[in-house]
Amino acid sequence: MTERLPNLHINSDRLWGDIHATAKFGGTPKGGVRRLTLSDEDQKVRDWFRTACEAAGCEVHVDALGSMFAIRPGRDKTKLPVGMGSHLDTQPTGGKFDGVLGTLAALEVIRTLNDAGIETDAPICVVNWTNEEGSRFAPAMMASGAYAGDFTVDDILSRKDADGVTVAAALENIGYRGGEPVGARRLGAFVELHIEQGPILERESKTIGVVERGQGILWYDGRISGVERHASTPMQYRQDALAALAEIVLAAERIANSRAPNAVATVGEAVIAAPSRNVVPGEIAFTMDVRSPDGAIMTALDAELRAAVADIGSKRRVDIAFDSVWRKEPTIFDTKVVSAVEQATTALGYSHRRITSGAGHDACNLNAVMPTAMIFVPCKDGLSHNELEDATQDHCAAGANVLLHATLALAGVTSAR
Ligand code: HGY
Ligand code: MN
Ligand code: MN
Repeated sequence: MTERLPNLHINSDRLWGDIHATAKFGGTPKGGVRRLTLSDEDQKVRDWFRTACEAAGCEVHVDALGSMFAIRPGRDKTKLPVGMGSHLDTQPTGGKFDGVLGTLAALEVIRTLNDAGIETDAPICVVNWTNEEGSRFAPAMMASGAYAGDFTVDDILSRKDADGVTVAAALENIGYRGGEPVGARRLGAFVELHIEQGPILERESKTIGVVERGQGILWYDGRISGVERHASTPMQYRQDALAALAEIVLAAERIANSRAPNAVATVGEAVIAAPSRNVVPGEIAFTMDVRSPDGAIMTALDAELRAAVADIGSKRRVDIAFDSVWRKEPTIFDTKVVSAVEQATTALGYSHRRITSGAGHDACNLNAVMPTAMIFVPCKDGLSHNELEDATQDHCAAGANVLLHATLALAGVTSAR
């Protein structure tokens, strides 16, 4: 913690109020948030975020993929800004905290510095990254991936959603296709606050997770082609695409279990082309998400899954396309920024532990192009990507206080009232 500001804390009620105020943009009856990237709801929360950042004295810039950068000036304009932030888009069955906490806590840090009359050496930048979730447009962490050079901007602008709408058209539609080249706004470091989206911190009654690693991610697009047939067809004559998918799901579960806890696998989408109660399904599209903290295990999982898919295809006489569409290597965060987070946490007196992130985050992409680390706080039952996602005000405030002091340590303090 910055020695000269030992008692500086964020305004917990203001942050908590913002989290609940923004939850109305896409709020669902069950108390969750459905705010798909580049949707009308996303536009509303982006407009809210822009207004709030400008009211806090920041200049807001938007890049060609819609990522928003709110800059608070520092004393030394030659220094690269210290970045903090996350994302404001959610899953279809999203909650109030995933992404939102890190983005609004970063804004709260700016407001706290303003209230305390603190000038930092380096400028500070709050970022809302476009399409972290990857639900409407693949891949996840899309804009931070392009910023880090993993994808070309043209490739990303051409990506389509299930209705054939491109990222470019969706950005235009909500007025957030910015003029700034992606990656042009360089940052000196980045810290992301996020709920853990897992059960460890809550189970161990720890307030803060000092995130040192992130899991690697494999995404696949699959298509199974069998034969539509009458539901009276005797079993031995069928080429049933849905039965084949059922075997694939169980094979993925078996393969992941065989390498637990260093592997997980999910089939989260399956669409029968022409569903009908009395027709044997002939055509199915599906997706798969596979994760491991170890790159070699990821490669082994890929080989085992492909072998299982091929075997199921030949046994059931169906054609199966199983295409890899994204491989994100495991992340090892920057030790200097990780220790800035750990020192801030210790100085603030919060219980904590080192932890690996199971979920992917924009910080995992940014770590390739700038020193980066993350801060976790617990969420109820470890539940996320669920409308019942929940966290406590005290934990959100604790995470924001660590973000405040880690960022100040990285940016340097010139003066305080
Ligand atoms: O998929 C992820 O890990 C993130 O929630 N987008
Ligand atoms: Mn997230
Ligand atoms: Mn998420």
